[in-house]
Amino acid sequence: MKPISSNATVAVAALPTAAELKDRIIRHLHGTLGTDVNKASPQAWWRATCASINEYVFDGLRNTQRTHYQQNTRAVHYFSLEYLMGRLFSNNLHNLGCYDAAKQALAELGMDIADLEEQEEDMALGNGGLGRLAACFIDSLATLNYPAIGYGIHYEHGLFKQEFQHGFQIERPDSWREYGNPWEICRPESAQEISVYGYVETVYDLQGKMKKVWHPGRIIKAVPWDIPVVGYNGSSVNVLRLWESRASDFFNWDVFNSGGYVDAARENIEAETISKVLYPNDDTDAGKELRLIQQYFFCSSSLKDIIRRYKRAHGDDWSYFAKQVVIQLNDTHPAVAIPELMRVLVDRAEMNWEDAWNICQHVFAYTNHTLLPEALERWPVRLFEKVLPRHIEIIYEINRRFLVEQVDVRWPGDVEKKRKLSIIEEGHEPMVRMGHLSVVGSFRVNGVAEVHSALVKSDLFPEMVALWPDKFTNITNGVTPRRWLKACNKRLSKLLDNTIGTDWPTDLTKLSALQAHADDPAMQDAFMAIKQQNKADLAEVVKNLTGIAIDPHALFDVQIKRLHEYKRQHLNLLHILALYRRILQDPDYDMVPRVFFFGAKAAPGYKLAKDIIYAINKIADKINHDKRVKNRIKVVFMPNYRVSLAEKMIPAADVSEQISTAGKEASGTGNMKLALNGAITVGTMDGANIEIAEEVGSDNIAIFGLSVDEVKALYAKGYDSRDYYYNNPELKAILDWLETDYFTPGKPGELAAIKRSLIEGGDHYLVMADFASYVKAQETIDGWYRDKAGWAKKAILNTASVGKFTSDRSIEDYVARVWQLTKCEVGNV
Ligand code: NBG
Repeated sequence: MKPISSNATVAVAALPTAAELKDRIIRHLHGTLGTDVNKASPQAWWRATCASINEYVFDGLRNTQRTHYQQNTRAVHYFSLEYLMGRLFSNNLHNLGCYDAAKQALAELGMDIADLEEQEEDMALGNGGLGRLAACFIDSLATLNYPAIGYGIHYEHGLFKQEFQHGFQIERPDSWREYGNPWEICRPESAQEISVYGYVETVYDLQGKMKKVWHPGRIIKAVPWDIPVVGYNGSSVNVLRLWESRASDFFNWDVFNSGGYVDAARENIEAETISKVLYPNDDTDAGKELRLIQQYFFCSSSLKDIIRRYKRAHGDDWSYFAKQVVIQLNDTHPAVAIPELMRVLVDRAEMNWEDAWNICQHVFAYTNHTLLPEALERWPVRLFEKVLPRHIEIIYEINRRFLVEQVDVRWPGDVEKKRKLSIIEEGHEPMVRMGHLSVVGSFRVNGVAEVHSALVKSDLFPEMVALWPDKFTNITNGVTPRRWLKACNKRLSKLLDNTIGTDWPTDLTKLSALQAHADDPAMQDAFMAIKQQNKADLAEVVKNLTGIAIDPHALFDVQIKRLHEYKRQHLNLLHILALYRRILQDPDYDMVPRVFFFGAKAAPGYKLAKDIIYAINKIADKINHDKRVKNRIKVVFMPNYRVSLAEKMIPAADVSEQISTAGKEASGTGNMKLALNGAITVGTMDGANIEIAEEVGSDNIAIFGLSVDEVKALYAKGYDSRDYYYNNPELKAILDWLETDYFTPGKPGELAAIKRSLIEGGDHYLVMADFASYVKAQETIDGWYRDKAGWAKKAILNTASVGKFTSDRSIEDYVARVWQLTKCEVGNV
């Protein structure tokens, strides 16, 4: 065994050699899987390899936990309803530094590591960017040796699996752990009991002091599953702790004894429903009772877990709590943790309100991930009263004090200000505004890209900024270069290792050394040869998945993200239609052959999003089979887009589509992954695109469309999409085309919903306004691509210039501006 790295203390003491891994794999094949080399299935091989890897992972986990316990460190607790982890096999091997050894070991055993990687189901416990960001962040926290724990829900079913039937999206259940998952450890000894429903009683003690007593209507058991999070190069192994709901033994026993077997079983089913499914919404609010219960269930369990650990060191002395504990709220989804901590401190620990509130305000920090009004959570007061009767009282008291002590002091007698700032929105159906609660209860609030953070201040919470100017900050998102370059693009990683050294995975600014090679023809050839190989690999995947044959020498244009009107997949589609129409009108129309890739799931209840998927599929079918096109255009909608598919598409992309309406995409993170892998962005001045443009320079990105200010001005003056319809004959012809049966023979009007939304619907996302400028930007791309050396240079400069967007930098920003943690080097004890 050789040490993993000579200059640092590490949790995972030593790298396994291929020979050792081989021994262990066989041992697990025999001893854990009960099978033999000559009859083991690929699943069994995969499981045996996972079990072998886990021996090293668990060593690291024990060492890390022991170190954190001994040093009694301050830690961040990341509260998130979503973690989009993807697969862990290759990630864990790369982070342990033994991917090559495992590959060799398996090869010697007659197995191909790539085949085994395909055995793993994605762990898709999230919807999109917000959940994937959480996964990147916990990778960086472990890599940087910060004491951290991620808390979330152990959903039985993650994000639905997407199939296409005759072009329609069909949702199928995802059962990622139907046959168990090798990476998780159940910890029944740390289970918690969680209360919901019931009523609140006001009682007085002998001294006449008033006390509130919550008599819950139901108690649910929360069982934790731990997933070790392996830092890169054997640094810390942190934990992602996910709660599963079970029926409480305690609660059901009475029902059972009185002969109510069926009732008891029903109770069990209801309790277990809480962690059954992930809500498949992205950038929209679910607004369902079960969703509120999910939120409370995991917040309450996690707080109990944190407090249990705190008390082990400090007993009933709460004075260190805010020094030891910081809780990051990933959007407003876990905001109910604020009144829950107040309840624990005031009702259970019998602390006075001021002291309790003081603790809360030093513990919570809140990240805002969207400005879209439909995604800002609001809960009916009525629902709160039913599900969390004590918490609504606490929220009222938080609000009363806020309005009296802050708002009225700053704006005396200003009723309008009070109405606007109140945590409770008045009206026919009073609502709890979770965003307001999060801001009031947190010591820091951040947006996720410069422009977004500025808009959070100016458009969302301007009065809160007036009250607490220092509370607001920006932390631009980032992505982990371990998964999104090192592991997913091995060829490029090798080239980087050989050109600029091997430090870049943990110091991504090192990529800038590549800039000096951007003009070097040899580097250009090497870089583009790798892109070509990656494209050939993807073409193979496409063939297997969809049956569509594509030319790997065409330009690969990629739009991968959730389907949403603001992300404007339909703008992309209109451009495709424009090209198709030009080809039909001019058989010799000269364009660089392009394959347009889409990957996107639509929320099952989002009608127009599903219509857009259907339209793309129908149009793809028509164009792909039209001989007149002569392969100048192919359109491929990849089914079931997910992390593991992204890992195959991103390294093969030439062009990255980031075309949201300015002001609507908070940051984006796919934009960072694609640029990192040498794709050139076609994008609006929105979210992190703006910062990418700053880094790569205007020669190496194709920016188009209205800016945030122009969008605002257009809305203000009154936007009429028909102006663009009547003034742009090409655009008019394309939209009218959608009403015919050209793409849906015998069924005219099947694709008309898109036109309707853009004309009668008012085109809220300004597709029509940005169309002409988008088409121009695409012509620029076409021109750039014809110059092979010029394109190679741009691609290299994209990779070289995006070092800023590592999630390690984001985490260091959170540490400096929010969390105030110190690194904890883990010794191997
Ligand atoms: C999403 C934004 C993205 C952003 C991610 C991560 C929500 C509510 N927001 O632009 O739409 O990149 O969060 O911050 O999912």
